[in-house]
Amino acid sequence: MRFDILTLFPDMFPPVLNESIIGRAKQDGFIKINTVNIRDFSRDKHRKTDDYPYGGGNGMVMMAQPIYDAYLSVTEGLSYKPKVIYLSPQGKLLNQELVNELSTCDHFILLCGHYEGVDERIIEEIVDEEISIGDYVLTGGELPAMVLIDALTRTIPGVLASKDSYLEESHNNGLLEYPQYTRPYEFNGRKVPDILLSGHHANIKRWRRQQSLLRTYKKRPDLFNKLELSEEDRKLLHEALNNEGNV
Ligand code: 4G3
Repeated sequence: MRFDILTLFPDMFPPVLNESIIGRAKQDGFIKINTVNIRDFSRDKHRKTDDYPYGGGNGMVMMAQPIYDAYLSVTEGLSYKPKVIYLSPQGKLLNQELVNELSTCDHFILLCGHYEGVDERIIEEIVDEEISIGDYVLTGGELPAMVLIDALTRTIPGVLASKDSYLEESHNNGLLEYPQYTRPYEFNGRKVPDILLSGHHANIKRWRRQQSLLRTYKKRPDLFNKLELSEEDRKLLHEALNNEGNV
C-alpha cells in the first residue's frame, strides 16, 4: 500500500509513523509513505500557500494552485488515478467498515488541510472521498491522515501477527472486545475472574461472548442497536443482566 501525503507539515509524520507496528510495516515493505510539502509548489516569492476568503470572513483558505501542482507531482507518469482522500470535519465518518472498504485500494493520496480548509475547486477537481475521523475540529488534517494510515496498514495481511487478525476483533463483528487480564492474579485486592483459570475452554468462550455482548449493550447502545442477535446471544445477555440485577 502506498501513501502520498500532501501537507504543509511533513515533519509531523516520521516521529509517529516510524514507531511500533506501522514502523515495522514500513521497514518490511508492506507500506510506502511519501510526504509532499505543498509549500514547495508555491509560485509566490514568500512561498505563500493561503489567501483571504472571497466574500470576507475569518481565517485563511489554502490556495488551489500549490495543492494541485503537488498532486500532479505525485500522479505524473502514473497510468491510473490513486484514490485521493481529503481529511476534513465535513467528511464521511470513519469506522472499521469504511476502513475495510478502502483497504481494497493500494495507492492513496491524502490531502491535509489547515486554516478554514482548501479552495472548494480543489475538492471538485481531485478529491474522491472526504473523510472525517470524528465530530470535532483539529488544527489540521495531519493527525487524521496518520489515523487513517494506521487503520489501513493493520488490515494488510502479514502486518499483524496472524493470531490477532484484525478481522476477528472488536468492531469487525460489531461487538466490543471482552475484558482481558494478565498476571498477577490479584492486583490492589481485585482478582481475575475464576472462570479464566478454570481451563474449561468452552465455558471461557461462552463467558467472553457474554462479556462482549454486555459491554456493547452498556457502553455502546448505538452499536448494540445495529446488531442482529441470535437466540443464543439473547439468552447470554439476559443471563448477564439478570446476574447484575438489571432485569
Ligand atoms: C478542512 C479533519 C480541514 C476543513 C481536519 C479544517 C478535524 C478533522 C481542516 C477544516 C481537521 C476530522 C483541518 N479537523 N474530524 N482540521 O477528521 O475546517
